[in-house]
Amino acid sequence: MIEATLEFHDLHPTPADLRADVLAGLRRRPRAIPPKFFYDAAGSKLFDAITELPEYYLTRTEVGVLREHAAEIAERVGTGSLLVEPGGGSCAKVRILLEGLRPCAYVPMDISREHLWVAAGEVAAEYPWLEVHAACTDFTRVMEVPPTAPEGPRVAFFPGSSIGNFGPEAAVDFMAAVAELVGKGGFLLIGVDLKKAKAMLNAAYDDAQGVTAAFNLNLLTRINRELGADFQSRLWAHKAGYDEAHGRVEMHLVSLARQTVTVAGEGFQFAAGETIHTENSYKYTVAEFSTLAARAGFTAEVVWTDSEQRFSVHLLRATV
Ligand code: AVI
Repeated sequence: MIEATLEFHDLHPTPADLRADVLAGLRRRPRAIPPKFFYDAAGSKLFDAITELPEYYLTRTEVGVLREHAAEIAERVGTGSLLVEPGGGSCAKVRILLEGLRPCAYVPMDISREHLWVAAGEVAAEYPWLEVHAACTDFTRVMEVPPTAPEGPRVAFFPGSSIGNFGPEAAVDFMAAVAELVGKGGFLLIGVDLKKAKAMLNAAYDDAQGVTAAFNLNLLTRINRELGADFQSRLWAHKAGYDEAHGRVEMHLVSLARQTVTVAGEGFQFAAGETIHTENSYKYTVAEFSTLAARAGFTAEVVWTDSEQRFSVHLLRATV
């Protein structure tokens, strides 16, 4: 019988500083809070629900593209690689690739210790032939393969169009760090949402059931709970829409009245209609994204899209 292999490497990431980031973001004009704070337990559940919404085409379209081309991905990448997934989360999409790629090891990286422990353990149990070396790290700061992981040609996997939540310059910096991690000739397989009709983008981020609204508003509930704030949800509304000039969907929380809110003992006045900017989700054409990837030291080997050109999956190769 083959035993499941799971090694857990805790790189002791510094937890994100909700208090400092929220206070700094509310003092600034225009006001903004980073989207990484959406993902407390309730926010993560709401995000999972978003991925199942009829309007949120991203997840199901990307999964379709990955399934359709899994054999070709395996052919191009080859077997025996070291497969690294920054922000592995629930390690769901990697399952589409594992049988074809037969990597020498899988390295999911995530800042959430518990989440990573459970998800990596499930992968290890499901694929007894696979070595799993989970790394608890804030991959935006420290992206390192654990020293005990075996050597193999490196392949990074970054699905979900999470790259869209970085600004274009930060996206280049992140991909440059991935290029360094995989080394010359290494691969990055990355999911990127595409520019498309505004109505479809707006619906994906402002769904009829109000799940995305609940996800956005949950940020205020979290701040109330963790920072002793007194936001009243009924005085705030979700606003999301595609901004053509910036090529991004913006999400905001809109103050529905003139009001004062206390956060960690500090008072903040909001005018009626004033917003807190909570997320950007950049959309690219295939050509625009290839240009960003080239700036980070990658060339496109292949780009796959669905038949309606909604979503792209780029297989990039590091040239530096
Ligand atoms: C995680 N990320 C890629 C999602 C997105 O589409 O930008 C987050 C999200 N925000 C609202 N809906 C989904």
